[in-house]
Parts: sequence; structure tokens; C-alpha cells
Amino acid sequence: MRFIELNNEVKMPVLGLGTWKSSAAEVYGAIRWALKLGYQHFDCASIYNNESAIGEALAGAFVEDNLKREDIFVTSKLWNNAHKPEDVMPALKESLKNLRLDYLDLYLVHWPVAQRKEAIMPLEAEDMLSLADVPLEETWGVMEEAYNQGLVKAIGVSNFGKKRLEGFLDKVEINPMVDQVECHPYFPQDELVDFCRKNMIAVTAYAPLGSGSSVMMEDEAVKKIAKKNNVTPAQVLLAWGIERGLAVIPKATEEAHLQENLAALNVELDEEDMKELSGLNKNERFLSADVFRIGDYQGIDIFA
Ligand code: 1BO
Repeated sequence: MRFIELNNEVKMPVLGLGTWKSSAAEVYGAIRWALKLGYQHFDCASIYNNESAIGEALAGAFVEDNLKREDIFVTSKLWNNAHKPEDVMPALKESLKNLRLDYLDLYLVHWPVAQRKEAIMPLEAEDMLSLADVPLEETWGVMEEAYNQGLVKAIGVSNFGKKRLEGFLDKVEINPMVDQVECHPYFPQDELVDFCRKNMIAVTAYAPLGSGSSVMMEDEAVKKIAKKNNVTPAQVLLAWGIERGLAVIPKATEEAHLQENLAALNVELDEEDMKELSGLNKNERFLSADVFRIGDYQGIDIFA
């Protein structure tokens, strides 16, 4: 495995298993297979609604496969309805309980938006709470407490753009160690990646294969580079992210896909391949944040 060293010297494996949209039934088998294949990094979140099944799979592997806690890197994320300072610690503890762990390797603020506690997904304007009422730095203050208490080995954010990060760094005591954002050749986020590099914030790329869309894998340029290197289009897309110094967390549930994605660690793209892939930029996201664009968040650039 290859690692990215975070700004507090914690080592994050560059390739992890994404678990968003994996059902509880699917994710149990996926985690057990992934561990056998050599995956060490698991990207989870309370909103994915499958942390209990992941916890069961990890617990099984600790007992049956002699897995050691220190050999895996587990991320979870604070959901938007638990941003109020008094709700952060209980939400973290709930994830720890479901994952059956006594610490997380990384805990992220999932989105820079806040919702009412009762509103798991926002349905109406009143479900969204403005950031003036629930400031991100106050949420972060409790993330810092969790870090200082050793409940999490690293803390970070997700879906924070450059402008938001710039303002945030001025206000917080402990800088985020990671920003997890959508990133792939169609949406390379050069400016943000560059800013994070300069500020020692590691970037994890979600949706590195296109979040369920096959359009990037069917891109003629990607297919050509795959053929030239005798690898698959998915491996090209993942290797592109890794070569840029990012961590990538593709979702997979089937053994063949888990294996294919992991083997991207052995793919070496040359400068010409990298350049051609970077040239595919369409400034196009697969994931919009439209569901949150109601109430106070109407007309706001959530990804700023
Ligand atoms: C709603 C969850 C988005 C991916 O983490």
C-alpha cells in the first residue's frame, strides 16, 4: 500500500474503498473481500446508512482473520443535522458504536451546510439552518475536542472549496488535515488541489470513476491510454488521481471490481498520459448539491 502523510504525521492509504450507495447487505461482503485483497482504507459516513454492517464486517475480520486495528484506516463523516456543538460528540459516538471501533482514523464535516436535527434530508426551507446561526468554526471546535481526546486520529472537511477553506483556516485552531471533494479528469479542481498542497491539507477524491456514470470510462482518450498501458479505463482514472498526490476512494462491491481498483496502485502513467488526462477537464461535477439549495442556501455557492 502507498500512503499520504497528513499534516499531523498520520498515514492515510492512497486508495480506499468508498461505501456510499452500498447497501448494508452488499457492504458487509465488500469489506470482508476488500480486507482479504489488501484494502486498508474504508470511507464511511453516517448518512450512508450502512455503518452497522461495516462494523459487523470489521468485527468479524478482527476475530476471524486476525485483523489488527492499527492496520486499517477508517473515515466517517458528521452529517449536516448534527452541526450544533452539542450534537457533534453524540453523532461521532453513534458512528463509533455502529462501526464497533473505539477511535476513527479520520472524521470529516461532510458538507458546509447545516440542517435541523430532525431533518436527515432537507425537504423544506425550514430544514436548513443558516451558517450564521450554526457557524462551521463552532462545529469544528468540537471536532478539535474529539481530536484532542483521541477519539479521532485526524479531522477534516468535505466539499469545502478554496474560498471557504481560506476563510476557515483563519478562524480555527487546528487546520483540517484532509478535504474530501469530487475530483476526476472531468473535474480536476486544480486551484483547490494547489491551495491544499500549499497549506498541507491532503485531498481525497470522491467519485474518481464518475459516481455510477460510465461516461469517463468510455471516453476515447481514457480508453486509448488504458490500451497503451495494458490496463483498464478505471485503473487509468484512479492512477491519474494517485499520481497527482490525491487519495482515491472508488466504490465497489464485487470482488472483480475491488481487485481491479486496487491494482491501480501498480499503474504508472507517463507525463504524456497525465497531460492528456488533465486536458479532459470539462469543469463538470457528477454530484450537485441541489438538495441543499433551499431556504438560506438558495443562490449560495455551496462549493465556494
Ligand atoms: C450525500 C452524500 C454525498 C457523498 O458523500
